[in-house]
Amino acid sequence: MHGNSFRSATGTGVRRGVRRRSFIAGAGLAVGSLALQPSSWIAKATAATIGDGDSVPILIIGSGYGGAVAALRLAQAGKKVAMVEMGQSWTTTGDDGKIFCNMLDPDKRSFWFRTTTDQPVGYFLGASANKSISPAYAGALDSEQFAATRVYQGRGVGGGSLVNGGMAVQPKLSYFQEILPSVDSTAMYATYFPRAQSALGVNNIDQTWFESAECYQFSRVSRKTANNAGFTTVFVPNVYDFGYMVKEQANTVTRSALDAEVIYGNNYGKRSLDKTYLAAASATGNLSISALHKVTAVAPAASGYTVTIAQIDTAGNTVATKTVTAAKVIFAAGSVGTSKLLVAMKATGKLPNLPASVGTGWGNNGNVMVGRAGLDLTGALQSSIPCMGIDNWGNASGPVFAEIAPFPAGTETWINLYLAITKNNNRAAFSYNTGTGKVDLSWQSSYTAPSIAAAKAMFDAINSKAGTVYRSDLFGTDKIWGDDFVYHPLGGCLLNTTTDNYGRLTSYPGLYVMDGSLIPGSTGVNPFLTITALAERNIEQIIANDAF
Ligand code: FAE
Repeated sequence: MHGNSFRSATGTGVRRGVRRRSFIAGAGLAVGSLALQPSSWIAKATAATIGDGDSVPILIIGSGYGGAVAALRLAQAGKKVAMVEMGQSWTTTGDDGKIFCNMLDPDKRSFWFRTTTDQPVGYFLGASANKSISPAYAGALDSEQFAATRVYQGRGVGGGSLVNGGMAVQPKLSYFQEILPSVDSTAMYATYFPRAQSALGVNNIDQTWFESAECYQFSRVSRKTANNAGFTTVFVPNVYDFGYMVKEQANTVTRSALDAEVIYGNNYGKRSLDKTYLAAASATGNLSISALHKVTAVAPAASGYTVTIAQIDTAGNTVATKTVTAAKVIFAAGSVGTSKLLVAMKATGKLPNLPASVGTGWGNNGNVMVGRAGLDLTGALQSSIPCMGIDNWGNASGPVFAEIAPFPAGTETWINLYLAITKNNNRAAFSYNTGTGKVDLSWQSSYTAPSIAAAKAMFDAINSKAGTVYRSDLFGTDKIWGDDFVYHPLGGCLLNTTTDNYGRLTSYPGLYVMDGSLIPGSTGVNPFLTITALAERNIEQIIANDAF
């Protein structure tokens, strides 16, 4: 995703040879701008690390979008909130003076307990582009392998916001109504999407600047070939501070998006949740965050719930096992994390009365990635933050919204890369495996066929008009489609099916779900804005009506 040339331009050193091959494809990248945000809230949270035997009124599991929204609104309502997050609090700099590593030179900070990277675009010219990152460490990006797919997720205080591309896209109204018919869409579009956009710090690129910015040559080239083939392109809002990016391009600030930073975190420019929702929640004095704390069990107690938590160190050793009592528990561990926990709790008899539907309705948002071998220069300097998409969602025979993704290799590659979001109706379920004690996911390789068909129809037309071909060396040897991984896991604990219409697990009063697991497998666009807005809607209702 990045190249080296801009590194030399910033005076941070030129990397050559094999490192040029160690880039990753990032689709859905993001940056953070609030570099000067005080980190005192994290210090405060650390001082209040949850202890064995503690009793808390509200425990939130996970610090991604759903958890951060719940934390802020509850804290603002004067409630004391304890949040536990299995990943680390990313506040400490490494030997290089930076908190996060970039995609060109990944080290142990990149991946969640791996000794070799597992890059989304894992090949180049048919050879593996992955590299050794020993020792295994509590890194920022998890690549969680299931039988027929692997799911990328952020690990750390801020969840997916740490690693994602920051694209904050509102779904089309008609599609939102189709996927979540029980939700009042008028209220969502009038109140909760704007509330989420405001709190997330969503901003738009200066379109005049875009037209001449060196770092977006790749987007302009993909726009041209899409438009020539009759497809519409749209600018996409983002939580990366585009004002900061303008300065990066001008070389007046330290580069982040322009230094191949994204899927392993951004050191600057990105308004990740630790800079927005969680910072605001902490500022109330009502939130404590315990990082490197993983919830392993939840079961009813005499009053409320008993929550079992494993505290780990950054090497993965369990340093403490804690049992906590919570009057209310909010599951916000993400589509995979929440589904795995609930399915395991039902199967092992800890929460036996959860509905049979728990774990079902999981989808990959129709994700499929693809690269074209273009004829136009895409640029050695590419912003890791996408700002444009090809919008062919109106094509009833195969809707596609394709993010124009960077390929910041630091050298010219002529590669046009895309993360296509398609309408794929296949759904999978999580199930507890009594043999292994783990939770499996029933997704099959063949399930991605409708996504490939829709994307192929669109990109075949683009290739045909442009006289170009697909790259077949980026996702394996002679493999065109990146169809075995997911950036947008959704579902597993569906709204108005497994929960009530606001995320309550009604068979267990005081248990709630507040994350991407509520959404039935698809949003038609990148999902975090929808997850955030839905959480805003649900927590407002819950605070107003439930006794906290
Ligand atoms: P999430 O953000 O995953 O937060 C869940 C948190 O819970 C994580 O921090 C976990 O570590 C933690 N957790 C899990 N289990 C436990 C446990 N047992 N105990 C304690 N903590 C636990 O969930 N979406 C967009 O809209 N735009 C983009 O540009 C975009 N780009 C992406 C790029 C990449 C590389 C990736 C991986 C994802 C991207 N996404 C993007 C997806 C987006 O980040 C994702 O939909 C949201 O982060 C999901 O939000 P949740 O709140 O559901």
